[in-house]
Amino acid sequence: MTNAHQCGDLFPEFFSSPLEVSLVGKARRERLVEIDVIDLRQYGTGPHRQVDDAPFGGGPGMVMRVEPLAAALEPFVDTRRVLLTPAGAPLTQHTLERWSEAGSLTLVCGRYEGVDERVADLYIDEEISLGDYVLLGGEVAALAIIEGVARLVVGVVGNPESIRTESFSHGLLEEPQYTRPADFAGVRVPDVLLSGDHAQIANWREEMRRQRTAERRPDLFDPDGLGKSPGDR
Ligand code: JD8
Repeated sequence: MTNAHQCGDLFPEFFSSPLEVSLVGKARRERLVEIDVIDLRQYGTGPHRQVDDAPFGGGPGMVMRVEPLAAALEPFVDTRRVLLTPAGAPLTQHTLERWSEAGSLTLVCGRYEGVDERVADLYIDEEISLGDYVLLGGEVAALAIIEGVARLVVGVVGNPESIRTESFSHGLLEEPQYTRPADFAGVRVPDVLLSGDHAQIANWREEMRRQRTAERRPDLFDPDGLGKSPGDR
């Protein structure tokens, strides 16, 4: 099956509720996406099913051994195998779009101090990071990827207009949004949104996106365009 994804992980329960609720849970039940979580412990060696060992050369903590990961990944050699690591390339919308068209994806979640480098050398196609901050393991990054890819799969998001990524928002931040009531504790919704003038509303939203992007994300802002293209950053 295409769009089948697997997640090699030492804490499979970590994924239980995020993958069962909301639109991802619904998409799984409707067989729009298939997500299997694989417990790496079952590939551990010895009576204690050990998956980690002390680092060669010394140092703190433990390193995930190559043999259990090799055994776990062997059935998925024909899929795109991604290792989550703070040393990976930062995750972008472009990468999510690429993967949503690539068929089966295998996400490998490390723990401890990380995985033996030979895992990456022999069994991994891409190393990806969620961002420049330190987590305890790859699980949260894997969940972010699963959500980001799932919403690009046709049928997962009811209204395709909601999937306005680079093509519609042009790399700008979203404008502020409001719903009822029009007045909450004296804080009013901007009059233009109540005006019914759709051209004016569209202009206001565009201006807000540009203003916000310039203020909050100058790194994304292109003053004479509709946002920078992904290649510019
Ligand atoms: C995988 C182990 C923790 C990382 C020592 C203990 C991604 N953006 C990101 N930040 N952190 C991770 C991440 C952290 C991980 C593992 C991903 C496996 N750790 C280690 C090195 C320093 N700690 C991540 N994606």
